[in-house]
Amino acid sequence: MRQPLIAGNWKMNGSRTDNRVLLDGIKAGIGDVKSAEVAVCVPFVYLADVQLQLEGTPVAWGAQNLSTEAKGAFTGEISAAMLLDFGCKYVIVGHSERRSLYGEDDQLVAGKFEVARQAGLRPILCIGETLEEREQGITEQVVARQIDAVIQHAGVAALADGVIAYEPVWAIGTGKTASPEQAQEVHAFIRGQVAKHDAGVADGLRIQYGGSMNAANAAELLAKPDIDGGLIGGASLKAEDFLTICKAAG
Ligand code: 3PY
Repeated sequence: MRQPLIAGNWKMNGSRTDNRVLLDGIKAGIGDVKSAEVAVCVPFVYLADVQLQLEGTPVAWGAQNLSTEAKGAFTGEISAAMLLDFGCKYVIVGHSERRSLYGEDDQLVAGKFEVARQAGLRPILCIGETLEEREQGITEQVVARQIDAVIQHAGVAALADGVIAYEPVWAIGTGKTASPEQAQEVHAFIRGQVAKHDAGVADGLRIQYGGSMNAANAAELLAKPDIDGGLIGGASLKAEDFLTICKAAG
């Protein structure tokens, strides 16, 4: 049995005051979440506050990006060791916003995935096709390429206990969501793609759905057999909505 993982991706949102209210709300309701693991991935500058507020609670925390470099003259970058210094468990790598707005390609994302893992962080690898790619009928080719880049770089064992977030780019920040059937189809394909290399790893792999998952559509998506949680954007910024999604996961 794979434990569902619901992770909030706050993106570039929040303030010290708003975060406190949000986290107080999540902490107040987390007792009603029966089986899902819950995490929040926050902007770097808030990690110290978030660590103080979440330490000793069942809610894990993490970041949204990291450098492939360990240290040195890399102005503006943040290393895996720095994230560990602030108690991070998770780090998102390869979110489509980083791929499309900051030019991160499959090789760079695979490098980030492996650096994070080697350091002892749990990377959440985001993959997914654009609207154009879906319309061209190449969704499977695109996600296979994105997964294979990691497997070629780090080996399939790197995905053991791993997390992949399938986020169709056309469903990110657009309010459009993949239907539960569309999402399940791609999730099953992703698991099958990993199983070609190692069936055991594929079986243990948690595959989250991301892309406008919200309080209203979460239960239907999470009921699908290959959907093992969610990476939640806007709906993770309201405690009530986020908790509704966490509870829908069990
Ligand atoms: C979204 O829900 O839009 C996301 O991008 C989550 O990462």
